[in-house]
Amino acid sequence: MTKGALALLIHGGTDNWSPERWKARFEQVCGDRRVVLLPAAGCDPSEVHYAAVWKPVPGELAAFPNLKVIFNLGAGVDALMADKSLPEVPLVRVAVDDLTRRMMEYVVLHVLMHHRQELYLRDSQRARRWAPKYQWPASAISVGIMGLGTLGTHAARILKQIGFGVTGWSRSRKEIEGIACFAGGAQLEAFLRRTDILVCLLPLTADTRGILNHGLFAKLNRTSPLGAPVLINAGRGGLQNEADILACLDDGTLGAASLDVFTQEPLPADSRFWNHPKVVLTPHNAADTDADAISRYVADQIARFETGGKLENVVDRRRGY
Ligand code: NDP
Ligand code: OXD
Repeated sequence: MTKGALALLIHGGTDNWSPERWKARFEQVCGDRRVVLLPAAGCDPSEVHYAAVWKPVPGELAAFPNLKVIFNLGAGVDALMADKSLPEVPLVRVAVDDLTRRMMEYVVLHVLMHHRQELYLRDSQRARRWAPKYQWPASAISVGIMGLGTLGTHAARILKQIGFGVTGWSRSRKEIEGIACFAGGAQLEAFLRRTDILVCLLPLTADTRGILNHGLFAKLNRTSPLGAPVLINAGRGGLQNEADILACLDDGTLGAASLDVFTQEPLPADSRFWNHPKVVLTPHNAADTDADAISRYVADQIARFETGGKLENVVDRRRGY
């Protein structure tokens, strides 16, 4: 019997998202299953049983009448949740060690950068100024992680090992050794009050949109060795109010920000973020999805699903993540 085809719908990414490269990788791991790159390749929509997607155009997935599973090629599914015509089949997201470690690298890099006063030190170097400031230990800094899921929990554990005080905030309560865990709206303020470096690894949902705003920044610890609290956002741009971030950087409510994600991507050329002295900016590449690791992850899940096994990391559509 011919196997149902796997359709690849990949749009709007950086060079890591070259559709041809992903197709070649999927062909290596999919055996005799047909892999079709859409919309370029012609194919009968009824032959498509699986779709692996990155930022599909709303409505695109509704074209396949025999679709059984949708695989999002990243961890965040906000682009798919916005598609009102998304077929009612299981939607699987990425949760694999490779991605988790990449995000941990980004978080550790940026937490250390602010903790070790790198913005000041690079500025000193450019100015040929030999003026070291007191360097406090990691244990003097409390890193608060919003989102204690796959990515947040791993980053929290590693930051703890480095020696930071680490707290976390999530929707449901967690028990993680050595990490003070807060949950829900009722405990958000207590979490913020003790946070010097705020790391956001939340998904973008109706509940979290715009959560990183002036009111929230004003509740962060005002007596930190850093002078003023720092924001690191690698979740989604829609989580942040960008006018509030700029205003808070300018008036000292925030001391600095590392931003990987923006409400509009690519970031427009005239954005103030590009050359703001207190901003460290990266082009949504905190944790790239690796074509080798993820194509294997999808192929393994399909093989398991076709032999009656359970799919892993299925999105709960009511929660939106
Ligand atoms: P998970 O689904 O594993 O974790 C999400 C966490 O957020 C959970 O702890 C969840 O709480 C918490 N959460 C969700 N809604 C709320 C809320 N309303 N209030 C409080 N906490 C909430 O996601 P991942 O860790 O895998 O990924 C997180 C996000 O990181 C992705 O959605 C994506 O947007 C972003 N990302 C960005 C990348 C980049 O390169 N910049 C790369 C990969 C991911 P609970 O545990 O109670 O459910
Ligand atoms: C993801 C991303 O969600 O890369 O995986 O942003």
